Amino acid sequence: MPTLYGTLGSPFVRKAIVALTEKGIKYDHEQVLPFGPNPEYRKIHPLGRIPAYRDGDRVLPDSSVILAYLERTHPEPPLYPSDPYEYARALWYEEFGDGGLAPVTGAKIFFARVVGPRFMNLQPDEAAIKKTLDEEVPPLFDYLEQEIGDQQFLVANRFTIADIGVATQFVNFQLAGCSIDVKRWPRLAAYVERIHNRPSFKAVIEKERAIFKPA
Ligand SMILES: N[C@@H](CCC(=O)N[C@@H](CS)C(=O)NCC(=O)O)C(=O)O
Repeated sequence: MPTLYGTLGSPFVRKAIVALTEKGIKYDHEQVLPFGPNPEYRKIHPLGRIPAYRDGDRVLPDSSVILAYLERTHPEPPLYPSDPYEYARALWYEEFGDGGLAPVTGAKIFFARVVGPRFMNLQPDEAAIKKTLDEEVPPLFDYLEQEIGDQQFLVANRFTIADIGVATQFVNFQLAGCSIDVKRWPRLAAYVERIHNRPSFKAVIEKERAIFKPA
């Protein structure tokens, strides 16, 4: 059985879990905590980040790389569009999640409010978090509100890597006690709820809510 390395709570590990679940791939989950993982793990992921994946003697770091691999080893159901432009657009939304949302909703909100205080004995700087919510979050959400429009999914009228890459970041936003202002971003709020209600997302979110529930 293949092995997924990482821990629940990571938006990137969640990307892999959702893809594995959607494709019906059974796997073992080996707990690896980020920030200073043991040196052995660096043989699998030279940057020491999570997730990584082992399939027999093949090892792969990075959620995007893992998902691209799974798509080729397990093409059904497809999680990438076949049309070249839609395929590229889907990769763009994944990047928007990984490189646009994650540094804000993940690092500056979830990490600051949940990971730091719980696991690193750090105090959350609520003023800094409020500033992030007031200044950095709205342009990101405005963009998504406009992109989603009246669509069910971001690309190709079906669930793809675009939806995985974007919706995973909102799990961390919500685990940090934040919610999307429905009046300001009604389409985004409905979209995120819809995607999070898919069985693949729902199962992992339930486990994470139990782990990260407020003390
Ligand atoms: N591009 C990577 C990002 C992975 C990542 O940054 N993971 C975080 C945890 S959510 C991590 O391991 N951080 C520890 C570090 O940067 O040293 C991916 O998609 O897998």
